[in-house]
Amino acid sequence: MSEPEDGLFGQIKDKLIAAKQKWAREGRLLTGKSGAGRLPPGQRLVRDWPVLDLGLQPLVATLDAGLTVDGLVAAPLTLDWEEFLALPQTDEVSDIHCVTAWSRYDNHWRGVRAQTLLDRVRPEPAARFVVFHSHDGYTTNVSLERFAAPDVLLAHSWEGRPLTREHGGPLRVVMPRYYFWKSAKWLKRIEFRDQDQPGFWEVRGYHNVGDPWREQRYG
Ligand SMILES: Nc1nc2c(c(=O)[nH]1)N[C@H]1C(S)=C(S)[C@@H](COP(=O)(O)O)O[C@H]1N2
Ligand SMILES: [Mo]
Repeated sequence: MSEPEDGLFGQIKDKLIAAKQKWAREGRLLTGKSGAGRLPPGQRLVRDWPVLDLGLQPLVATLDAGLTVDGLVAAPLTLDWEEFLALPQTDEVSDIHCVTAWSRYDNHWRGVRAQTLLDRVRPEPAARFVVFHSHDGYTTNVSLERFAAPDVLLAHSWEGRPLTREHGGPLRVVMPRYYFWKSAKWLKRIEFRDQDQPGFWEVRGYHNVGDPWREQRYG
């Protein structure tokens, strides 16, 4: 599904990655504060919705979309798009906090709760970590406990419309309590593991947990 990674795209991507790694090394944007309010420390509110990714936006038709859930689960699952939409659907309103310091309030998402999926696949007792795999090759990791929170959604719609390609459509993760890099766009697979496996940004200097209120940008 992804586009060729060579040529100009490859160079753009390398530049973006290098710039963000530099931020991590320099501790850019860190305020050293922690906070309990709605706006986490060091963040500024935006009204638009910026696009951030590796510079490659895979075009995934819903016909080809679907979701595989595997690893340490009693009942691994591969759903095509229709089967995914046949799962119980939920509406959630949540805030976005990106590590590049913008936050956006009151995003209306529609999709399937992580909890709904967990009920279907039944993680084994040894499963303690989750890795999201995306169509652009991106990965990010969270603990099973954090994935199982009631506000975690596998979202296909935003503000009543299908998620656009640039924002991760057809399907993305929404983990509102963490910096937005944990919310994988163009999701294709959820893997359950007994050991943690740091993802794309986590191995490049970004925090393993990424709690905005504790300003866990890097680490
Ligand atoms: N598949 C994939 N998911 C991704 C990324 C990516 O490069 N690829 N970037 C992450 C980062 S760093 C951020 S801030 C958000 C941005 O989401 P947005 O473009 O919808 O604002 O997506 C996250 N999910
Ligand atoms: Mo980000």
